[in-house]
Amino acid sequence: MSRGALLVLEGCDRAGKSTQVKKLVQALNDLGIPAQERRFPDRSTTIGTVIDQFLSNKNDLPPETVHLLFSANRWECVAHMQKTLEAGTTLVVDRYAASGAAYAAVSTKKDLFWCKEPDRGLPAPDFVGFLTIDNNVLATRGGWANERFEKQEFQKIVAENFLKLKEDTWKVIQADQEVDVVHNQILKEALRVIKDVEGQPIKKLYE
Ligand code: Z5A
Ligand code: MG
Repeated sequence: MSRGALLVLEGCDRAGKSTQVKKLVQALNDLGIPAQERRFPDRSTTIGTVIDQFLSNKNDLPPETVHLLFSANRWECVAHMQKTLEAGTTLVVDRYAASGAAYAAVSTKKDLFWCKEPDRGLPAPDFVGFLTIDNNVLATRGGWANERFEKQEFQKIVAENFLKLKEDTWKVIQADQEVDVVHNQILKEALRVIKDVEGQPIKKLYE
């Protein structure tokens, strides 16, 4: 059986990742392509509970510790992700390792090389859709500034870091367009990648 593709949507807060992940999973399923949603941080796990408390300012941890927890949160899901992909189901993931490095480089003040290391060897995304958007537009979207990191200056540097992490598998998508316009662009890329990776092994990140 052909494997599923690992598709990731990345971007700053409120760029529209969760909106687009849901639409993409629905569209793929409507086309008869098995696809599931997954998001990081996964706040439902043991480590995810600690991350959730940190993000909502209920605990305080050193930034290096938090970064390693975000990565551990991905590692604790690897076996399940691998099994799902091998069973032929495509995963559409709301944030992944690039979020880890892009945010940690700001919060820890360490370089991107240091920040990428804990995620080395995770299943590598077959596609990363990076939703890019002007910071001032972002600030007008709902639910802003309720959690840690949701400060404009912080988000600006995070956005720059994302672009430094860009690889050949990435596509930069202008996210300040109508939801359906953004969706159609992502769906087109997703269908191409799902077909391309059918017979290919799952690659490892940063290896
Ligand atoms: N983090 C980290 O530091 N390290 C890591 O390894 C990982 C994460 C994985 C929580 O992430 C925090 O964790 C995050 C990064 C850090 N930093 N902070 N703060 P999260 O994913 O749980 O939450 P979030 O990214 O902060 O925000 P979000 O709410 O999930 O945003 P979103 O998913 O990109 O956007 P949305 O919910 O789809 O849309 C936001 C609003 O805009 C909503 O009202 C929509 O209806 C609207 N929207 C969406 N698309 C459009 C368009 N096209 N036009 C107009 N309005 C739109
Ligand atoms: Mg979201």
